[in-house]
Amino acid sequence: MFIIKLGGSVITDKTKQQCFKEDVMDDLAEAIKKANKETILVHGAGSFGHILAKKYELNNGYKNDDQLHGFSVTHKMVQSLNSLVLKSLHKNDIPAVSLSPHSILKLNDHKILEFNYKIFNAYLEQHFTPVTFGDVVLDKKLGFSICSGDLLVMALAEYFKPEKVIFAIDEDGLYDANPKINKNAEFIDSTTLEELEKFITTADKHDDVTKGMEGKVDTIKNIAELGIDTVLVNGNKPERLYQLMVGKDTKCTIVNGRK
Ligand code: IP8
Repeated sequence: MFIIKLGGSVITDKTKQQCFKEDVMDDLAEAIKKANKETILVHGAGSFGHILAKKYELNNGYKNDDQLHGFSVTHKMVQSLNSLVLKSLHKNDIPAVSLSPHSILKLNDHKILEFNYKIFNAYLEQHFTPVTFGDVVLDKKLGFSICSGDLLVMALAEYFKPEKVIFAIDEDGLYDANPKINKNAEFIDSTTLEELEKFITTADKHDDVTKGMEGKVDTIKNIAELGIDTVLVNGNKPERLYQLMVGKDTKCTIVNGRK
């Protein structure tokens, strides 16, 4: 089984509010269909979530009643992105079913308190493809906060122990320095948890309320600790995702799980 996270910066244009990259999503859906593997899909919020979540300061919990409006419109926006993702999956004949985090999990100070994993199992057993996404959620300590797609991936990886966790990002993978400012930056094909500490990631952080790429490295470390391999692959090159899923070599960074 695979857990795949489609990055918000792959499926949306993060610089423009609510800008869905339909062509990219359609190509990714086609690749996933062609690979024909048991999969849980998670997607980021991109410009459908981060701009509003930042505006209403939703990640640090309840401060005033205006945020209630902020919470509900942010939820509506990420849900509408999710509907666009589902539409693309359905066009490609993938039996995708949406599982909205706000209704199946609860956080406590940003950590998972309750998560209905069984619902994922129940859909998988019937050969559906569960799709979940970064969302606003209830938080026992804070009132509410944000559950990023990465947190979902981590929790699902721990529960399902997939063959691989794949992050489709808007870069080819990891470099040993930032290639945007360092011409000598070298691409990393394969690395370990220990080596990962040393690498500087390439992606610019935009305005992610959930820490963007910096947070991703922490996520990968946690997954590697579980003994699961994590792969970073360029989501704008869907054939690479396909090749990965069917076990062929392709350009990507593999972070080997702790053995
Ligand atoms: O894009 C963030 O999820 P992410 C969710 O996976 C919201 O970090 C609501 C901003």
